[in-house]
Amino acid sequence: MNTLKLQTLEDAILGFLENYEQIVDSGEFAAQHGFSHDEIMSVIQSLIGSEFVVAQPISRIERWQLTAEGKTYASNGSPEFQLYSAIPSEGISCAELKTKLGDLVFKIGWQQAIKNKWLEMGKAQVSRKVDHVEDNVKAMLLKIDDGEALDQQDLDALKRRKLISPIKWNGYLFNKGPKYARERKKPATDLTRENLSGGTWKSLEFKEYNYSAKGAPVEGGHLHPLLKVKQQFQMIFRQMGFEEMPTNNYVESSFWNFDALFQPQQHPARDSHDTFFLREPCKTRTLPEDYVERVRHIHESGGYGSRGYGYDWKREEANKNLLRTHTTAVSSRMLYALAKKHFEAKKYYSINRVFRNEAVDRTHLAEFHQVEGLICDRGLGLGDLKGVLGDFFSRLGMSKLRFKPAYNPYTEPSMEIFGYHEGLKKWVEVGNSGMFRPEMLLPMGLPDDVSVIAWGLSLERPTMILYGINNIRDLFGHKVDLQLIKSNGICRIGL
Ligand code: FB9
Repeated sequence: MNTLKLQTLEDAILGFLENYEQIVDSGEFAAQHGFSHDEIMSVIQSLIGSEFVVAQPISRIERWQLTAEGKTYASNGSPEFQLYSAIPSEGISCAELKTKLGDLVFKIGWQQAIKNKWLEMGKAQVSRKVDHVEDNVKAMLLKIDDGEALDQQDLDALKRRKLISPIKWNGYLFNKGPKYARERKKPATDLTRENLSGGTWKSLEFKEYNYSAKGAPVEGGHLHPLLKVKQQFQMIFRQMGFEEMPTNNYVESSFWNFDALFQPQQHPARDSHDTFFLREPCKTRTLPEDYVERVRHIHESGGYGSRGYGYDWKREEANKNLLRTHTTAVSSRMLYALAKKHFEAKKYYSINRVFRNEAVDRTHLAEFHQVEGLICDRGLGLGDLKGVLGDFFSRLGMSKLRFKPAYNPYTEPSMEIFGYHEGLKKWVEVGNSGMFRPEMLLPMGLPDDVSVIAWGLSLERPTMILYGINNIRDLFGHKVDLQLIKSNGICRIGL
């Protein structure tokens, strides 16, 4: 309803009340003034809010309407009349009558026809007790449908059989309220330059300050849940003395992503069905040639006690550029850099995006964020790996771990890691781990008593568990609901 119409109705009500002290019925007022009652109701509600009017809600039955059952009888006749009409002059068995009418009409019609004394029972037959009957129920229902009035006795009879239902009219009995005035000035909500300079502020009525009103939402930046969990993981790694590796290159050479890790060039993971290779620039520009030759040798002929793979290693395969399939490519670069200078023990970690050309499903996309930790020191063993995993995952809230032997091309031994999640009350696969193979470490030039323990997991899985997200598309990608990004809670998983 537009403002002018509202103003007109408000003026009519306030003007009427000015010299009228009795109680006003909103229905009568609307009819007398030619207004729609619904419009009057919304204006009265507004005047109640500003205490210009006091009002008592009232409810009346405006008229009756047919229920679905009532409509059926108004159309087909009442069940009792249908039953009476289905009885031939010579009578009929109940079974035949039920078959003719159907169970429901027979059941309701029989009860009502007996009550009306329209039937008499023979040995096996039912026959008419009277020669003629009127279908008063149908006649009454048609009257109701035409908006005609019925006497109370007839209405009660139809109500009892649930053939009619009331249409209620809701209105107000109202009168002047404590703050009544002939005209409602819209309370000012701001002290403006105009009313200050013109002095009109002195006569203005200001709206009372609503201290419980919420402030306008301040639109600002919001952290994605993945970034909140990433920060928690970074804090855990820092607490454990780890340094972050530089992971800003999504594009990597096959050499650092696979060959340096002693992953053979025939390995299925190096196929384009599993890896995104770049068309342009398709090959890497520079590699450390002396190191490349040592890698070639370890793949082709072995060395350091290893038999190698015995295949013709191809440089052009190692030169192919790809989107890194794991952040272990960064780990290989960092370990090679460590070997190049005077060796010192190090603890490194990385958390960033990796890409795999795999089938996507509810929990897997063609990319995810890998979390990887490694410790490089002299004389490390599997016990050290289990110990550091216990420390790391206990900081994630999972102190019970189990390990299962596994295989990775670049670690031996390797273990899948399982943690008992107290919230889910079940064991959850939480990552993979192992000791980098000598065939990876020794060609880098690391001292032969240096070993490296490492493990990896994803960022998406813990984030989905922590935020109760079932489908990864609700967490990452173009279908993410921005409201989730704005409203997700804080993340606290570190100690
Ligand atoms: O993250 C995984 N699960 C997980 C991790 C944390 C977690 O936290 C709880 C709430 C507190 C819950 C679950 N997984 C690894 C296990 C599974 O989700 C698995 O189905 C999916 N895996 C990914 C690989 O899928 C293509 C998760 C990802 C993964 C697996 C292995 C590595 C990294 C990521 C690795 C490694 C590695 C091994 C040796 C040396 C260096 C790196």
